Amino acid sequence: MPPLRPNLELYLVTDSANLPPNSTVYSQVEACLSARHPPTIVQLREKHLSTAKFIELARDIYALTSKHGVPLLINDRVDVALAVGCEGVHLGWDDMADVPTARKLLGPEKIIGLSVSDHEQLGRALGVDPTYLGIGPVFSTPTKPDHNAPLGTSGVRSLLSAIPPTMPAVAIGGINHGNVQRVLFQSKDISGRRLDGVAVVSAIMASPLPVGACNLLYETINWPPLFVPTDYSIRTEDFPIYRDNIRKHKPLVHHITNNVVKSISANISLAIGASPIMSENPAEFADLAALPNVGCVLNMGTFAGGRESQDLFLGALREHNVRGNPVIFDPVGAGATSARREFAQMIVGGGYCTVIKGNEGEIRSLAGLETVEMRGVDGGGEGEGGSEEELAKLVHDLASLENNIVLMTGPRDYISNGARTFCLANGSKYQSRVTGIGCALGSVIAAFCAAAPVDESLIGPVISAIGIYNVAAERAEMLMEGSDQPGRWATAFVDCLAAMAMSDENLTELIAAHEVRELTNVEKWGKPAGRGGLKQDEDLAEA
Ligand code: 3NM
Repeated sequence: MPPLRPNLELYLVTDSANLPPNSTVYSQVEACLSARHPPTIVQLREKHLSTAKFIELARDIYALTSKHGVPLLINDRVDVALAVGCEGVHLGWDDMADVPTARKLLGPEKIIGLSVSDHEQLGRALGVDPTYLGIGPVFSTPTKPDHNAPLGTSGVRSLLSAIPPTMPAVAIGGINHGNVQRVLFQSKDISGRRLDGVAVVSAIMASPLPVGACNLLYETINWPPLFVPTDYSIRTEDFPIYRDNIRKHKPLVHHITNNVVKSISANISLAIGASPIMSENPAEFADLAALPNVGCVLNMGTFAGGRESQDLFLGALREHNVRGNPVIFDPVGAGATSARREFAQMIVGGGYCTVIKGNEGEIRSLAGLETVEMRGVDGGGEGEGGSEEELAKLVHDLASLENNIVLMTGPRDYISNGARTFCLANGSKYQSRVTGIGCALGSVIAAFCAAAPVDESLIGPVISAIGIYNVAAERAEMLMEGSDQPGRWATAFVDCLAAMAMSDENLTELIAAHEVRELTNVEKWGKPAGRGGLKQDEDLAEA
């Protein structure tokens, strides 16, 4: 009989190399097992003990784990597992993992786990039928200096989607209570396949408070992440309310944005009644993120690259994620150079971006597709990609994959949260002729999201933000009365936007949009369309 599916939810791997003062592997494991939320499985991992010492330690630990009904696995050493009689082993490829031989020696009832770090290993692993798989490393980790290249959450997702649901899988490598929710959430694949748990070493073994570390990890794993949407509905009748909320709450928009657009982004934020701040000082990110009604814009238009840029963007992302604040990511030029593409992918894998906003080349690049040709970062290649269906599918698929909202700007804008996908038609030809107008839309989206009620589905506020922006652009163009005046248009645009933000017009009636119904997928999320939400056969008001 094959072994029962083990509970891998909180998987502790021991390590004697990085213990806090006055503790041992035994004392740490003993403390963990007394926690309110003890590990659900323990792996004893000792790389430098003699066989005799390893068996002695394993016997002591096994006495502890069996008292608490928690399975014990031995890392790599089938002989030690046999000597002790514990529940099984975990094998890695370094040690010429031989699952069939281990199975023969241990018998059909024992647990045999196997590490995988790429698709090639995964293919071989599935052929030998282990009890579960350990995917790693997710992140770079000093605990295992010779680890393979970090997979990131997208790498874990890619492997996970190739693992049958009958085969349990955990992730390992650099996981702690600060990132565990994101690892679990972002590694979920489009079919809903998710990790069965996480394995940690230093987050528990190196902690001077192992009991607290276990409880905190368990509770964090089981607590709904603040950044995750719980509602995918759209409430079109609330569009004017989203605008009014800006007046009411005066949201703060924390920008890390490019040098070319700082001034116009600040002015446009002010025009709609939001407060802009352009802080690139990581020392104040935590304080900024803790304020009420805060949104963040991350725009990589003039990023310098290197470690400093990475720490800047990821630092802000982390602090805003911890607080559940909306983060709008603008991967400027992601399709233009490989350095930009890699940086953009690093950000998307390094935190949760509530909204990804880009032109077609940028969205294609993030979706891992061939990019349309981009001459620079100015949106070259916009709207060249084909039919409404194809463009809508592009944003829908990326939003489903990232579990967020994706907006693709162009002659028509496409937006999706993976459940609902819309095509928006307002806008002016001038928007691509004045620098910063595209980027500053991110500030308005961040303000609308930050002012929206907590727990509100954010696709409505995002569509309202785009709507008010693009209708103001049309009104400013009308004021030019057919003459070509991009400079004057820009000024008129800010004025029209300010007027619309202060007006009581019914925003719902002004926005020209329709739902791309073939991609409506409300049931997939198990969510109703929501109070007053669009019915499947009903469009937003056509202006
Ligand atoms: N195996 P920490 S990474 C034991 O990639 C181990 O298979 C890995 O340690 C793999 O939780 C790793 O302290 C170490 O980052 C994980």
